[in-house]
Amino acid sequence: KDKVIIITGASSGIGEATAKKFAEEGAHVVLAARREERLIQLKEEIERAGGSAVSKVTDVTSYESMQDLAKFAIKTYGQIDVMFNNAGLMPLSFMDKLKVDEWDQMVDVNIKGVLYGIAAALPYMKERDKGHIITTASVAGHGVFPSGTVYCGTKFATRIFMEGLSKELAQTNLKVTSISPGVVDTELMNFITDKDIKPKFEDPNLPSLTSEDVANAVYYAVSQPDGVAINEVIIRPTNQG
Ligand code: NJP
Repeated sequence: KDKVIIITGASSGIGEATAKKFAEEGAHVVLAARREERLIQLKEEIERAGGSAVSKVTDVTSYESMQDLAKFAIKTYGQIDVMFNNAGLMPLSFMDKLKVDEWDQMVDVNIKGVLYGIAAALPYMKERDKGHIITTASVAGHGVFPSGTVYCGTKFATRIFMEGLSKELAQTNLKVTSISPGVVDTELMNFITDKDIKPKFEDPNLPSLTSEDVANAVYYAVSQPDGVAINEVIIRPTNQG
């Protein structure tokens, strides 16, 4: 309650569900993504339900944009308790399709976006010796699968950043968590342009979690007592295997 949480990728899926969950629990939510209309709609929905939210159009691939976001949160609510680096892209394809533009996008959003989120929030958290940095990694960061080579590489990278950061912050009270979901039913699959891959992920029988399931895992990590750090949550649909 009363925690201030910045959420990137708040315009849909896991980010949107996490924003609603935290607002319901009495947190102040700072919504960030590129699609302004969606952010405004969500902010209004949260406020109608009695919650507290503000929104800021943000591109996680720009360090300046991420610094502006952190400053905006401080100006609005005075502190940052949780930085949820959740924005991500997954345009799966086999490497020999040479979709280099999509590799660039994944590196920029999934890797640089997370690093910039850490850089934007960390100074404020270190100043108070209090704060929690959470990143949406993936089960794809635990094992590689064909067509997911570049995506998995970006998610392995984020897991390593979080593990290293956790070790570097061992002498502080800051917490670090990776959330690693299996398949979640969101808009993420809409951006797969490889025609050989797309149908597999559009199968309505594909076991999947809801965004709310993942939001609950994020909330679980944040709602632990001061002395307890949940460093990683792996959450899959029961029959994903
Ligand atoms: O997908 P989706 P998810 N700057 O497409 C934002 C990971 N994950 O909720 O900018 C700022 O609904 C985009 O906003 P917009 C996945 O890798 C998922 O599933 O307005 N924001 C949107 O809000 C990702 O890290 C599954 O277009 C940018 C959001 O990202 C996280 O979950 C499994 C941006 C994507 O929301 C959330 O994805 C798994 C930018 N440059 C991990 N680019 C799964 N769904 O199965 C994109 O293991 N966004």
